[in-house]
Amino acid sequence: MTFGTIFSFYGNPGSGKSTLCNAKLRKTVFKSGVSVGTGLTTFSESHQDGNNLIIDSPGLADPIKRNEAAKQIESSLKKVLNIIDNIDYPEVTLESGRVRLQDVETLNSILKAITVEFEYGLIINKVTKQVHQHLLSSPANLQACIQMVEKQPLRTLIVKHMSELYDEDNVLVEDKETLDSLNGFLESLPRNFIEQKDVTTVEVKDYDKKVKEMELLMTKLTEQIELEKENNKKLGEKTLKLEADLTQQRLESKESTERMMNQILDMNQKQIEQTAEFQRNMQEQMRLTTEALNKPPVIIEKGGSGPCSIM
Ligand SMILES: Nc1nc2c(ncn2[C@@H]2O[C@H](COP(=O)(O)OP(=O)(O)OP(=O)(O)O)[C@@H](O)[C@H]2O)c(=O)[nH]1
Ligand SMILES: [Mg+2]
Repeated sequence: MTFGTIFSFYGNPGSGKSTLCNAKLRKTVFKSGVSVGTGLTTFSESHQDGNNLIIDSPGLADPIKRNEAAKQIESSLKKVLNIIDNIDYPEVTLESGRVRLQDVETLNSILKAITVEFEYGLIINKVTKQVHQHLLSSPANLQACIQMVEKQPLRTLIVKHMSELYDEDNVLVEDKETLDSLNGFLESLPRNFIEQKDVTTVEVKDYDKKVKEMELLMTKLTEQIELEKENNKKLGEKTLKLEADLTQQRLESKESTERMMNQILDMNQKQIEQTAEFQRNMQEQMRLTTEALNKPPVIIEKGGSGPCSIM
């Protein structure tokens, strides 16, 4: 018998692995639902789907079942050769649940157990509307979210939180958009060839310690981010004040320029009026002079008593 691709889903309890496996199969094969205190899936289970094999697995976050879960995951990574005799290079595609610090550590433990080159896809599941917008608004936001994953995924799929699944048992995803994007995503991932010898122990000895270390690091990072935010806020306020001052100065200088322009216009107007007045005076003066010149001369006779004309 020949298998096509093995799709293995890994992630912590309650992250939605069984639900996603069922969504891929379009039927409720794996039990999904709420399990208080521990994971619902405690053993790796597989289901044949045509030529493909779908593997559901338990998570590592539960401290009581952790060692057993690690063994289950390890054997699921090696499972291919246990169950298929006539295939030399099995094909494996890895998935993972949403990213919390525990999820990051689970992911890191599994990724470290594979000693050959491989690519995998990461599914960030049950993402609320606001976080969904935040993650999609910039690649940097998504990067910040998965920066602690030691081997970065080739691709990441962000699946919106589906309220109809909340707190439910064995519910099949019906949302077409989610189903299409899940199938498209799974098909888009390259196939890896991982042999049994390429898988070592899934190490969970220091699981809690590492999660604590990450928590500390995250706290420091968050503090740094807060500090930077505060500085940026102050810088922003300063810039706004400077801009306001500059606008005020521009306004004042515009007003004083206008005042000066008006003064110049006034002066020009006065000069025009003065010139006109001067011209009027000159004309009057000339008129008077001309009038005086055009008057007949007055002859005063010597010893005479009245004027007489000159012939
Ligand atoms: N709100 C919401 N609930 C979801 C979503 N996906 C799964 N669930 C619910 O979450 C619960 C856990 O889902 P499972 O698929 O059983 O999770 P799991 O990762 O297989 O969990 P374990 O087997 O315990 O490791 C179930 O009640 C699901 O109906 C989702 O996208 N949104
Ligand atoms: Mg499960």
